[in-house]
Amino acid sequence: MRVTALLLAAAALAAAAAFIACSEKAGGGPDAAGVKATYSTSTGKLELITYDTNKDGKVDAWGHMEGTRLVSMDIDRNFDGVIDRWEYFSADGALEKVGFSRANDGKVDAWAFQGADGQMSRIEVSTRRDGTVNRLEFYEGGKLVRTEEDANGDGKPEKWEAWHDGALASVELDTNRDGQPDRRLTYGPSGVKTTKLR
Ligand SMILES: [Ca+2]
Ligand SMILES: [Ca+2]
Ligand SMILES: [Ca+2]
Repeated sequence: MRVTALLLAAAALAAAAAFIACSEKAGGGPDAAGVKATYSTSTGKLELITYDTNKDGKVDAWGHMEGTRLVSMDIDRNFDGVIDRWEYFSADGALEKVGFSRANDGKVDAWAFQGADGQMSRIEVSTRRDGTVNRLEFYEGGKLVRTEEDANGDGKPEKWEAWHDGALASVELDTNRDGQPDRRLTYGPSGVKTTKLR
């Protein structure tokens, strides 16, 4: 299941740590480990560190820096030249969220968050792929349990899905746009049942 692939990888964190360690000794040009640092021409602060992880001569990780702080990192994990993972770090250096591209085209459109139990708890999705989050997916024990979606882009959800064991169990809809669900579609072995809620 795709969830497995989205789990926040410890390996990537280790890579980030190595990345920062390498940056300490990075000068102007690429060093032996393929690390190259770029400094702001106006402030002189470290802005970007690029890294050639597999040493094939092509950059596959871009660390966006604010001086010594790693803000985010873009990573091409399979070395095909297309970025497929985006990591965002909080001010204390913790991995805040991991972005990915559902269309696998190098454009980030979903962001995964980890819960206190270390498992993925939430994915924020921009279904229109414009950077605006309009669908929330909530996970428990690695499984999708419910969603909230603002499909018409008015800033309020009007579609709520309930999932059970990897299958869509029911959908509630706000058809009259008063912010409350008024229709429920229940999916079962005998088909879809529609219930009027109010
Ligand atoms: Ca490379
Ligand atoms: Ca890639
Ligand atoms: Ca809406």
